[in-house]
Amino acid sequence: MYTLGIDSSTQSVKALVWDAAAGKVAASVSVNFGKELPEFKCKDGFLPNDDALVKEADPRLWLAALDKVLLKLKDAFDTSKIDAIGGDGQQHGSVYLNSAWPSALSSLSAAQSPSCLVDAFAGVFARERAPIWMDSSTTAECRDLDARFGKSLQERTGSPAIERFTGPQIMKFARRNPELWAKTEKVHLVSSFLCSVLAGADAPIDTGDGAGMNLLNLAEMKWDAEICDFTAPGLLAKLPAVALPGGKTSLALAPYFAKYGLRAGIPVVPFTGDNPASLVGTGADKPGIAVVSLGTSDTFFAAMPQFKTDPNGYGHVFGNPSGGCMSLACFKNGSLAREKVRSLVGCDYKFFDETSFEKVPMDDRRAFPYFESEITPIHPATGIEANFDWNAADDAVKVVSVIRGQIGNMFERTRWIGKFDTIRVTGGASRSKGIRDTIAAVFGAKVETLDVPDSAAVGGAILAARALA
Ligand code: XUL
Repeated sequence: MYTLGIDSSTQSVKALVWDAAAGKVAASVSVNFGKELPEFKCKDGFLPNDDALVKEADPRLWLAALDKVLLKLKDAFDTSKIDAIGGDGQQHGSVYLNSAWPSALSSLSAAQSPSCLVDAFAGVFARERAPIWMDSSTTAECRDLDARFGKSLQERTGSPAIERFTGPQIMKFARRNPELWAKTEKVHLVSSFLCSVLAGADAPIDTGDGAGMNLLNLAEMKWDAEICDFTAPGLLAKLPAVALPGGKTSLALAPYFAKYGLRAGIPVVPFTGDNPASLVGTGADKPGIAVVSLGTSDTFFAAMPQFKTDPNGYGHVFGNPSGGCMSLACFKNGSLAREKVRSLVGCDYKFFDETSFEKVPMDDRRAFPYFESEITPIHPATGIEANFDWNAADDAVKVVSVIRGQIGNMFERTRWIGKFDTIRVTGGASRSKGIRDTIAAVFGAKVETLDVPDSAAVGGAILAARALA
């Protein structure tokens, strides 16, 4: 049995075929948004904006990328062998759809197929720009949610009011653009939007990704009507259903996708968020092992044996796609910040990932790369802040102090989650021995890497295989 996992992350989309019997990857292709779809002007996954706190993407980018990645997959693998599709998206990002959305979805089942997804969905967006997880522009809305719900927002939804979460984002849009909000008939997450497109029908939102909205009542695994009412007029009616546990669904692949060799009608399971998908893909969906994912965002997460919230309010509780809940802390200045330090220093990957760590003994020099406004903890975009003379330091010290700053901060902000003997490291930067050794030293844990770096796409494919079993 082969299943397909599609991971639509901040800077790229991946399509990975999973050989479920062998437990290994049979094929994997990807499309980088900035490099391969420059016409959408999202170099690092978002549109340029004068307001540094605003981070939005063109949602048509995700559609064009889906067409492109499936075309690549058709060349790399006999896609007619694929039995089911699962996947995930970057969390929190939202897509606002108008009354043309349902007929555009059904056009994917029509005898005369549209030429491409961007054309099929032209005219469906009530809001042309989709806010993504990097957006921090909703502080006023968060304070209003705090004033109205206080501690109970965190107790009910697993997180206090958080700028990038979808609820505050919807609140800002509905307040500033009431006429466009009135035209919005459906709000999807990136994950449920792409899943809907594949199925040619509205897909539900799963509890892993849905918990990143400040709208889902985790005790009941239902939208919280009171919070929805306060967030925006008529919101509850504009939200998709919450997915049933275990990926059970009646969604099936739309005939449009037969042009990529896929069999129309194969099951499509509800997509989840990239972090919940990685929890499954790293095999950490049972309590005991923590995961550090080093990507555009750095995240730390683990399956949660018993519901608890972060007393300091930085961390989150999401649904675990394998049942129950998971904890998560997210750091905005991840790989893009490391890349910026590497180019500031002007060194190659070997020096950044390894050599610099051999040169600098463990000491307490730390630097924090606040190139983007940070979310854990909240901190404005002030650039590098070091506890030593950064400008006078040599290159190796610069590299090592930034990594120690990032990992030290991660340790401090995740202590509420618990102590772990084993940490699985995934994401692009997990190739760095220096970073892995730093994680082992700071957390006092054994660090494991995975054979497959694309743990989110693997997780999506595993969830699809489970739904077939
Ligand atoms: C998690 C978060 C990011 C995004 C993008 O809360 O905001 O990790 O999911 O990867």
